[in-house]
Amino acid sequence: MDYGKPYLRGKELDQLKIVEHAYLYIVNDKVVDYGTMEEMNHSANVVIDCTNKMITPGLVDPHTHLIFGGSREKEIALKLQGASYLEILNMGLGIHSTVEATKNASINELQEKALKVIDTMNGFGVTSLECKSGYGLDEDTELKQLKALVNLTNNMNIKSTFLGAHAIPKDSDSKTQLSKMISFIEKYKDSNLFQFVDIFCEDSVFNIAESEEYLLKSKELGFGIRIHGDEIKPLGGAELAARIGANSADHLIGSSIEGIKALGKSNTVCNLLPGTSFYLNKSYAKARTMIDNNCIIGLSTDYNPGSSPCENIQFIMNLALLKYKMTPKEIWNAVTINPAYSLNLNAGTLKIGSTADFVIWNAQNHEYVVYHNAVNDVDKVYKSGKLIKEVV
Ligand code: IZC
Ligand code: ZN
Repeated sequence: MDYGKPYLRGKELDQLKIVEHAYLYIVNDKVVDYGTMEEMNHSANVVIDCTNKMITPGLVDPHTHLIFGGSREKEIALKLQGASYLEILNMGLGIHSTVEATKNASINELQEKALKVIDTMNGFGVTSLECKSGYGLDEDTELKQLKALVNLTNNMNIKSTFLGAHAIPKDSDSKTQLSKMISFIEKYKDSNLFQFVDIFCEDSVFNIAESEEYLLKSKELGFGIRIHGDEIKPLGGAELAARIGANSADHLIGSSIEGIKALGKSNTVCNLLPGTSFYLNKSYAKARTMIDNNCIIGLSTDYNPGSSPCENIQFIMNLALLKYKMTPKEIWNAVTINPAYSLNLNAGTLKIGSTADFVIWNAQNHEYVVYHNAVNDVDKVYKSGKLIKEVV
């Protein structure tokens, strides 16, 4: 519901505007009114009985890598033998194997594959998401990924992020890769193909100084900026994100207390991805310390073929409860209003005049979905006032 502000931070996160015994009145694609049934004075052509159910805004997943070729299940054996994510990457596998498969896929194949994922995510209650490129690393394939997202479907609001700085191609080095990617951004800056620029700031990928220069240049060129920071090694990604005014700082598993404090004083959304900690068997970001330090928190699946092959945002909400010890209210805000803010997206709240993206849940209260583990509690999903998914 309407908080009268675009995001919630620190202690504010633990509030939720709830209307009991409510109606929601939709005309075409818009929310026109809401309130309690006792106050209801509208008549409607279609009435949906939501007795014993809950309605929320459509969820917003602010960090996905959903447009790619192939998959990486063949690398599981290496993982089980103890090879780490970065060791697998440095063997020329990991992101590089997805780059190869993405190069070999046609734009239609990429779109068909992405549409299946979007359909699954719709089924879990997601109606808006962010999607990154980054499995091309060269002009043609990055462009193919970004073009594949244009007008892909009416069932999902999509914001696109250019992640040409996702890895260093096998025959290149970081400096050459970043200078090529800056040329890409300059060349396509007016194309409307992407709204954000992101970088994998990580040990043996791009360091802090390189990331800072690259992101500042992207910002100057008019883009919003996001950063994969402190995911595996704590390099100072949190401090960097706060210093340069990033829209989001993502992962933050190993961020220092100084970095967390800096984020708490900034408007950068701390976008936490517990599914990745789970899948890589790593420690978890210090969400409670972040909330205590007044940070703005978002949650995401990080859907990708390597470190989080998971479309289920509800499982991420379960993990946020159990591993981050976030409260159910904090969790709902972190999958609605805050990620929408980080994407400059008019979504994530149900207020008068907002687009009617909403979910009807097989749940009688907001705690239930967060507690009910690793299953789907969705009943129906509406996008722009239209039923797009019914889970049976
Ligand atoms: O394909 O491994 N961390 N990038 C940075 C990823 C995970 C995606 C991947
Ligand atoms: Zn990512």
